[in-house]
Amino acid sequence: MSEITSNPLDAPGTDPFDVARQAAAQIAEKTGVERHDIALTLGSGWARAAELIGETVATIAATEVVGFGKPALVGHVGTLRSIALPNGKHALVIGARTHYYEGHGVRRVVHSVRTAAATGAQTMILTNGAGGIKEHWKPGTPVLISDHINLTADSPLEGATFIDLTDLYSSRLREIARGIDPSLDEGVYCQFRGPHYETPAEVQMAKSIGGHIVGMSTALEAIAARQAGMEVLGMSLITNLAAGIQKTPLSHAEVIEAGRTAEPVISALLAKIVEAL
Ligand code: 8IG
Repeated sequence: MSEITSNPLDAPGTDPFDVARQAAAQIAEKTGVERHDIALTLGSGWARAAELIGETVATIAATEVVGFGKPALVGHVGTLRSIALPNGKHALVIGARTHYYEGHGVRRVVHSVRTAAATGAQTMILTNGAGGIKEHWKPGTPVLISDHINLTADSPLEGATFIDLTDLYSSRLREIARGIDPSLDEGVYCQFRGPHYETPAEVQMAKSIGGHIVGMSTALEAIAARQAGMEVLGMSLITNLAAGIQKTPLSHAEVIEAGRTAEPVISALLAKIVEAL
């Protein structure tokens, strides 16, 4: 298939898992790697990890794979990369996140996760850039996601599909991560719809209901990963303190800058974690 003009995920009657299986078959064909063991979605600030975890076998444009759209944001690379790890395993690196705020529906948001599962991946590492509510977190701090609060009022599950989310962010994988860096703190990730940042009042609400991290991506993806049977590790790079927690207004430029500065450190950390899995 060459030009993909319409997305089959949007067509009525399509089974999104069929599209994910087709996408996985295309990835196997284009990369020459039959099966992947682990998948990583690299959010803002984390991209450099792809160079550190192993030998890149193949890089393909996400747009060549069925169900994937074009990336909406500069700094979000629209590629899928197959990497051979030193331990003989294969990692699929997804640099093509579709955000909920793009308005293409949840199927498109979680298609990369479902595709990763269809390639064989049993571990899903979800990373993002996010706002911090704990005041002692400095911009540039990586933290583990311990749980989430989904404030999108949406779900990737369709119909009467009941999925248990206890230990969604695997305590086993968090232990492994802390084995690499014992100073890693953790927190509850609140997914807002975005793309606007929160008001200070919304941040206070998030804090009072038990949230520590505010973001726009990971909760819906984690739910889909669990539905697909994967074990999930979630990590946020705190690029800014949440609105009202930091006294100055939030800016996308500040977020990008914090990501750039932290990138070498957190990418090396993530590479070590992947090696230890
Ligand atoms: I980077 O402060 C980043 N992403 N919702 N709030 C939300 N998402 C974010 C933020 C933030 N910073």
